[in-house]
Amino acid sequence: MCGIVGAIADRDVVPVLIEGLKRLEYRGYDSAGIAVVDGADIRRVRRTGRVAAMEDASAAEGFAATLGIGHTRWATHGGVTESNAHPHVSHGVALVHNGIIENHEQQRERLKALGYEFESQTDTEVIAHLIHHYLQDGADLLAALQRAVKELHGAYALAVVSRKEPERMVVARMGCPLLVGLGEGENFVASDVSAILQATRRVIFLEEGDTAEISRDAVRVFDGDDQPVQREEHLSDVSLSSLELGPYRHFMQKEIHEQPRALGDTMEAIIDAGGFEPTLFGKDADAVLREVEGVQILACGTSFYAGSVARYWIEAISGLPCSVEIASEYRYRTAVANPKHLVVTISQSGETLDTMEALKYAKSLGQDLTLSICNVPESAIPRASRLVFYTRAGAEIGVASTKAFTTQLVGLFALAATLAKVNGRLPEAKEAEYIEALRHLPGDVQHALNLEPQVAMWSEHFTPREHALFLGRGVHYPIALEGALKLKEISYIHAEAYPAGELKHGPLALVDDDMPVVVIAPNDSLLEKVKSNMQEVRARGGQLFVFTDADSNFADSEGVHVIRTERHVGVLSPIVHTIPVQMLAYHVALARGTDVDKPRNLAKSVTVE
Ligand code: HGA
Repeated sequence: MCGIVGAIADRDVVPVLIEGLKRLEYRGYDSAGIAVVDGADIRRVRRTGRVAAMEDASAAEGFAATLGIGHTRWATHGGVTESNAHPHVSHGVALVHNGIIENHEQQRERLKALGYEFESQTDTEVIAHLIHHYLQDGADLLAALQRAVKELHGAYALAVVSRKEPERMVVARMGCPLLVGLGEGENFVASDVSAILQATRRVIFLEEGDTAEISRDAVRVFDGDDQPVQREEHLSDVSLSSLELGPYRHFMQKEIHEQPRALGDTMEAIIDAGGFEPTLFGKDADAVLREVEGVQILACGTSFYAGSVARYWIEAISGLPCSVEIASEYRYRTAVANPKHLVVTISQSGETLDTMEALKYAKSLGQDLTLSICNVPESAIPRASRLVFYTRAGAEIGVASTKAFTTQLVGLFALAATLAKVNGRLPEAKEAEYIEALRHLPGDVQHALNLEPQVAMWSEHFTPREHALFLGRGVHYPIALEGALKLKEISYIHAEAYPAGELKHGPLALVDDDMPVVVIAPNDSLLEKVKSNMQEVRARGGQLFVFTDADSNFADSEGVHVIRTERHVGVLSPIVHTIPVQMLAYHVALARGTDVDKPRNLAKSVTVE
């Protein structure tokens, strides 16, 4: 979603801002802009569409300055227009904003009454006027920002500059991430470290309610009570190469192929520990996990499907009851909370707003046992959780999640096994068997990746269609859901997933020879049941596209297309069977010519409601 970058230096910062915005493009956006302090003026350029268009316009107008801010916008309030694009300006104050201001209508009325005129439909513009209002009242830029944010309800990361104060920018965060990058005689601000890696790896993560003043040589941070605070400096380990496309056509393709490495890195700690030790989840984990009598998983989108797989694992392996719920639903219902249940939140970015709010809601109901599965260190959700498992997928740029999903599954599998161990339900031999399965997993996934040419050949059956059905049973049903989600996200084909046993209770009515039906049918205890469901489809003329394992005994026949993984890998089979459905979606999207890495209307880190 929206991205922020800002810089103050002795050199021209415009190339830094443009490069930073390009690094943020993967998050999804619809317009972009920069504002620079040039002498006693604010100069601004904004464009709908790609950063490159805005870059051309800024070059044509000869933008150059030592202080500036930039933004990629994913519209929430007001259409995708140039006048709604950020930065917004009020009488020489320019700002960029990520998030949503919930009381913007009241503020707008109040500011109009004070004589301010609005030129956009955004919620953001009220902040610019509010800051100007306090400047008029005699406050300096920092104090004006601190007074303004106290009147805002909602979520924000803000970077602000003023033509009257060319020696500093001021920033604030609440509910949206923001970090400061530390250079030599120059400093930066960004919503995501990838935007400033070009300039520095030294970062300070601002905390909820913080404001900060950033000049060339100094950074001063203040807490929510406007008191000076020290925030720890970190060295980012995000690598620049993870942000480059390399020999691949798309980041999604690259990230699909990175999975053997990503899975290997993610399980390294488990393998090194030689087993499922509570310390995998943090120092306190032993005491916390011993208290747990059940598990409540909260997540959105692909992470919700990872949680849905985990439910099968947790109940079967640890014997603890487990429920999974979509975070945006949970946060608004009157839930009956069990303080002995472990609340597990799953989020690639660690900043998914609905998931964060669901976690806060669970805590407000007295649920103090919390754990997050996350790919971004130091992000908001793990910081709000007592325990954490970091996946080590590396930066995921493609909007459609791939390696984040499979590495989340490794973390969740480790959780199921660790809960079993803590409860005395994991015999040594079983633990050794699971560790062995994990050791083989990167190789098994590599074999599945080798099926790409076969999967690509299937795409011609899907490319002209508008609908597809995905079927699975048991722990592979969520993989059918994930396959359908991938296909709809990037190819825009309407795809639905059903547990195969549910077919005759409704969706069978949809089946005809125009509707490809994808079946996840590994050689497990449900295979014979799935085969019967496939017969039901064939009997109605449906075309079957079946992902199974080499050791399951059925073959291609009329209307039945089969692709086989090398072998049935047992308990980790859902991870291996994810690979072909990812590749199918990718190749269908490729054939349909869609924007694979930036599908329409979608964004990467969903930081708004
Ligand atoms: N509400 C602002 C910013 C939106 C945002 O943060 N999207 O991710 C707007 O609509 O411009």
